[in-house]
Amino acid sequence: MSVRIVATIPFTDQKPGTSGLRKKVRVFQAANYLENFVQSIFDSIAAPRGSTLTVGGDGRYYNREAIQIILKMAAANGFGRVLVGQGGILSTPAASCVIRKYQTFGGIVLSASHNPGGPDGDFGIKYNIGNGGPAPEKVTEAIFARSKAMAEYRILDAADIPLDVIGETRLGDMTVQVIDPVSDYAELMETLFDFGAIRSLLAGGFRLKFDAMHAVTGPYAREIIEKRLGAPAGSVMNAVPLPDFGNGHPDPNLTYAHELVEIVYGAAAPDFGAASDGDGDRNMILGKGFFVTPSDSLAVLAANATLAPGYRNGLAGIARSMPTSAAADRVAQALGVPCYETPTGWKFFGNLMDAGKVTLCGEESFGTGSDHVREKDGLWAVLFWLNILAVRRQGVEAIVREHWARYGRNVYSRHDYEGLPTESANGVMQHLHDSFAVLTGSQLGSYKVVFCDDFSYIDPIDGSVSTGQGVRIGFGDGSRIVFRLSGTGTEGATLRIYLEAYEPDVSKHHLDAQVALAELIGIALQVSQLRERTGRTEPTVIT
Ligand code: G16
Repeated sequence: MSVRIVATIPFTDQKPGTSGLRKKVRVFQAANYLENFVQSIFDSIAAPRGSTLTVGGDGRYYNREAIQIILKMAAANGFGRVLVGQGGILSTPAASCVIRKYQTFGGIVLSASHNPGGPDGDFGIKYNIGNGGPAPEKVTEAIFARSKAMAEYRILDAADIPLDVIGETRLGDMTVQVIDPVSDYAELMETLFDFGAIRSLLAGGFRLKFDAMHAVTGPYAREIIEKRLGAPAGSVMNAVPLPDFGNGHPDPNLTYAHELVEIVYGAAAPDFGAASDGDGDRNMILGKGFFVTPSDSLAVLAANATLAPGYRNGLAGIARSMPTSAAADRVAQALGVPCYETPTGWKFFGNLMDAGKVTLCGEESFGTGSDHVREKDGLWAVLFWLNILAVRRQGVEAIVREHWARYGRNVYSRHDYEGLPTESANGVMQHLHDSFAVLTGSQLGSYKVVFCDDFSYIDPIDGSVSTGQGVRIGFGDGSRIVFRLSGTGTEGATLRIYLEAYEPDVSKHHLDAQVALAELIGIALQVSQLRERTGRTEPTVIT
């Protein structure tokens, strides 16, 4: 087997977004596209010769082919060992778990997360560092810089490696170790949660439905929820991972997880419903006919954390992304622990967790997690909820309503306008920037604007600065509107409007969020000129 050095020319569009490089499958299939990016990663991280790497993906279309290329390139670039999930499968949180447990130098995770898959769908690749978390911006910037100067890559001329059988294969001077993708992760979950309590909850007739959306969490959920916790077979639906997610859109929200939503809002609804996304790091939590917003979910988990064995000693602190509601801040205040506000993107939580400053983190985009790994973790959130339900023996809705009664309700919604022409989306953002001076201090209906800015963040651990993280309009009563362009889309631009109002009055807690936020929604459309500039009258997705 010999190392081949292949001459190539750079691509100019390999800038990682919110979470790695995401493009259409066909873009990744173009000659040298994946290879250039992988070589850029290897050149930038400069792993010592003989290092170990973790590799796995969410099983989407092109996963297997990409893994074969990466293995051959890793062998040609001096790695000594690669741990790869059986069948090329590793959920994002499981990859993080494996990197940490076996102290590998880093990991390559293949996923476009919640984006659709299949030949016409999306593919993605991201690098995770040795703490198990997404590479911070200084690393992704170095990878991008390298990609712009890429002239050649190294690859071993070798036959494909069998990925379906657990065991070791030699690839040149490197060992490929195919591992069980589920067991390390499942063991970690058993250390964090009271499986005995959850087992007896389920044995007592509590019914749940978990929708794996034909994505990566199927095998994990079957092993943990059905096998180890004893939920009846069929509690996990859409459990078989498919390369095109069964033509679905594996994004666990009220729009795309409609099959589950119909079940939990229907007759004979189960007591608990949950879903995860393409790569297993997102989660949606539902009670009988009741949706828990991700922001509320983070706050409820934080307030009840000590009920789970892994968090018995309390929380060091909480972190949330800027657009996430301040519900968690209220819990942090009551607990007397700090709450950090970071830009969107899980990579911003890593330093805080490594420094021991936070235990729980969460984002409005259906991401919740803790310092057990360095990624958000869908199934972890589901198990955390089940642990709380097993101890409190109340329904999901009752727990959330009690929470609101104690802390007040941060009424919250996000309106997404997907697939906008990039120019008009940029025009909306520019118009908002140009309006800061006029808006500040103005009265808009019953709301007085107290500040307008574009969020920037100074990392408290390494001092790195991230600017341009979203336009915030803050009102006198603590309500907020945030405008932000998504960093994960692959077609045109997606503009997100995040709306939040604080409601301490219990008699108004029953209101539907869209009703309670109606005035703020009108203000958002008015100040952004969104309808005029994009021609869109309705959001694509409301969560
Ligand atoms: C990724 C990031 C998350 C982020 C989300 C939304 O999630 O890991 O931290 O909140 O994108 O990003 P955006 O609003 O820029 O689309 P995932 O689940 O896609 O990896």
